[in-house]
Amino acid sequence: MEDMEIDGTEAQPYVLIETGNLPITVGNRPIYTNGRYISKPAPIPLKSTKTGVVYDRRMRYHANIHEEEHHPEDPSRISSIQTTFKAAGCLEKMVLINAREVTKDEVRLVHTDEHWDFVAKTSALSEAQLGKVADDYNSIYVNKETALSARLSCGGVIELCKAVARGDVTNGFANVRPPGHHAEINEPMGFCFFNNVAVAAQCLKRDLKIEKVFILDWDIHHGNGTQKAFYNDPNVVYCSIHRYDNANFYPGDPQAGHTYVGGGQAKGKTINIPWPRPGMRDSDYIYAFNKVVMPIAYEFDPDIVIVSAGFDAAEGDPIGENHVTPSAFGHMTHMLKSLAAGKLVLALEGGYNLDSISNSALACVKVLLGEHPAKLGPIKPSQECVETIYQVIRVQSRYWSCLKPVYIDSTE
Ligand code: Q9C
Ligand code: ZN
Repeated sequence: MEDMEIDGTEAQPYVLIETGNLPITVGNRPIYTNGRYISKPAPIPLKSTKTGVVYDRRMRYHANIHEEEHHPEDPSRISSIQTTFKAAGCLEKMVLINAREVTKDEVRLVHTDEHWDFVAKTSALSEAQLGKVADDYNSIYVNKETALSARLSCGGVIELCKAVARGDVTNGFANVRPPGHHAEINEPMGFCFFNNVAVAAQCLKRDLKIEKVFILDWDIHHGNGTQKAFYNDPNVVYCSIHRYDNANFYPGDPQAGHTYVGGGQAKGKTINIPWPRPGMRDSDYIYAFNKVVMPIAYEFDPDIVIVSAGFDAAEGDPIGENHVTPSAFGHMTHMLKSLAAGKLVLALEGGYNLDSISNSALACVKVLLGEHPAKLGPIKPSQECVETIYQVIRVQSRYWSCLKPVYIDSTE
């Protein structure tokens, strides 16, 4: 399918929508009063909710030129998702929020000047130099368009977060790439260049006086970059559910373990839920939500919720090897909608099976648009899940009264 058919422009030139001046659908029902119709449109009693979507075809330009073999972080990831939104009739119900390039000033809220310069300069490198750059870092590829795509991806998440924070839209889905949560302060990593979600959260605090942000990361991988960006920040919760395998799963750092809880005044504001093996299922994720994620989120009482919404924990993902169904993604989205007066942003991270990510993202977007999530079976968490949650509660109950009473040995 052509980009123009799925990016909301309907074969028209790419028109950018001003978020401050969004079209509002108003009822135009004539009212019968005192024997005649009055033509004035009736005011709508309920505030209408709107769902934003970010998509820009230019984020497909970042592509792997170094290797013959197919790379999982492929440009078609976002077009496949967008095509699925369109085919399901969801795209026309959403408001297109234009992506724009993140500025150096914004990126510097998370990254170093050197990192900005490094990414910017890649657009002027030769193919050989690009290959060398990729080899110098952990799990990335680079082409001449990478810098543009990375700036759009980050700027797109910022624009959606701001539109939600201001109330222009209630919630939304940022269909963006390259992903962001592995990007470190001073280096790209794990297919990521700029930490889209972290930069967006900092922009909300700086520009819109948002005080408290809850970041939930359900990508199969731990978001090492996001954890570090907010490790000592008491006003940002970073909560990640990820495959850990005793620090043998990417990024393979013990900092993804449950004992890393945040530092300084921010103890308890980092929450790691590390699965000890592949093969985790809907019940395990819903159990984690019921026992840890939602109780803490309610107690924290955020002003906005941002999800690092990778779909590599989905059934069928070649890297994650978990079995989360679209229905469970819908339920998690539904639960998160109950926070922060519904202000919820989902930003794509990983996810490498095109069908799995498209169906999962669609289930989330349907819930954002107001549909009910599909029925789940009974919640039967695995033994490994229950043990993991027990360990998380043991360390986190020191900081969250909702998790009490949990017995803590006084010698600990
Ligand atoms: N042994 C995201 O899902 N795998 N990134 C490298 C090296 C890298 C995944 C394996 C996986 C990165 C956003
Ligand atoms: Zn991932």
